[in-house]
Amino acid sequence: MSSITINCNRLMKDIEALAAFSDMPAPAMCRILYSKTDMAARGMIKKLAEAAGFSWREDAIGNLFIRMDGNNPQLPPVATGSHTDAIPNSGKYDGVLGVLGGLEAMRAIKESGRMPLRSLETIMFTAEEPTRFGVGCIGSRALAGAISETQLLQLQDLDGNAFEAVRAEAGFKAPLNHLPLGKNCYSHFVELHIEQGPNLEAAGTQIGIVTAIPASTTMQICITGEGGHAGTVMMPNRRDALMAAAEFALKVEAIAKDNTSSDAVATIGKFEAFPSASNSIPNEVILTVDIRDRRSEVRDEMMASIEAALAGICKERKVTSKTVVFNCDPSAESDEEILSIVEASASQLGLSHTRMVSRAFHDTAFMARLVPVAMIFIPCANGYSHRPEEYASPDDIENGVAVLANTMWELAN
Ligand code: HGY
Ligand code: MN
Ligand code: MN
Repeated sequence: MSSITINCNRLMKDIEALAAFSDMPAPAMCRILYSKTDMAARGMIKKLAEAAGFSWREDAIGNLFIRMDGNNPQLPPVATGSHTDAIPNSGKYDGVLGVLGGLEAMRAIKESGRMPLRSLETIMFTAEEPTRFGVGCIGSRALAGAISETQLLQLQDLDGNAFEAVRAEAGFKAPLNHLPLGKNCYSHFVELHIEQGPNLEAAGTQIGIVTAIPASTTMQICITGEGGHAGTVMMPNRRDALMAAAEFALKVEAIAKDNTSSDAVATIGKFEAFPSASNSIPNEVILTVDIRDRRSEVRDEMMASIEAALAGICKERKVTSKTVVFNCDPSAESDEEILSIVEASASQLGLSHTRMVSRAFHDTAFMARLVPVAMIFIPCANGYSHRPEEYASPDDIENGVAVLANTMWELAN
């Protein structure tokens, strides 16, 4: 194991500087794919890469690859990385830790004065969050060949803007048919991320060694009834879309709550009624359903129960529905060799550590379709994430980056 010194002050400054790129007042973060703020943040990261003497390249949808050549640049590099897009009203560490922490790990290895055999890369994946186009991990999905050119061209944002037009406006005009990286792109991929849950902090454990990423599905459901005057349409004659959607929402919650798997979760994150006037019966509701479980078969079971519940409610209330499944991804497993090296790195650094599953999805799940992967978690205060109070301490950040740097060093030699 090499002794690599992380410059935590430098990294914390980078994290604070990147946090300034937000479309919401601090401490809330909002950095939506291809927005001016997102593009400016990408510019800052490129400058950091250049200042460190690294090269970078970008693909046709904005995946950014920052590279430090090793002694044998022909060998598949070791890669790390994460994302810097941020959902509305979120925090400044989700994803950012894995991009700026990866950059810091590479800088620290370079400053240790020893060149690794394999080159190293930090990837900033485009669009890990589903905010703009409904689908999460668009960047890593494309690299893994898990979203086709046709599917990319069909994507539309909530204002009806086509993905193609939006990416072109952001300056990405190269053809889309060269995105997939292929199986030998890297030797290994390891992502550093905050846990986004309370377990490490509650257990007083410094490092989480992630063995698996959950199966997840995001659906958008439109329920259509009949609108009308709030005063003149009597209750027996109503086909109220909102009441049907409300009954459905509670049913979705029950399907997850009553599931025998304690990992099963379901979230209705969006719920929009039309015309949304106090004296008008809603004729339409658009809602999203996000379901996850550690095991794909449990997620599949929940999907079937949810679809059956929806059909029953529509029949009973004489409304109709239309479901669009944005993504239905299998769970992903980490590679044992990498897990053992992460464990050895944490032990060598004297850090407490434990194996655990991730309850959030990550770009690692798609990189797992190409190369052996693993993830490293650090605690975050109260497990908060996707909210402005998200916080990770400099000590925990330094520990995570040190484990990442030592793991990358081992994998690269
Ligand atoms: O939703 C997720 O699991 C990830 O944080 N985007
Ligand atoms: Mn997130
Ligand atoms: Mn994330």
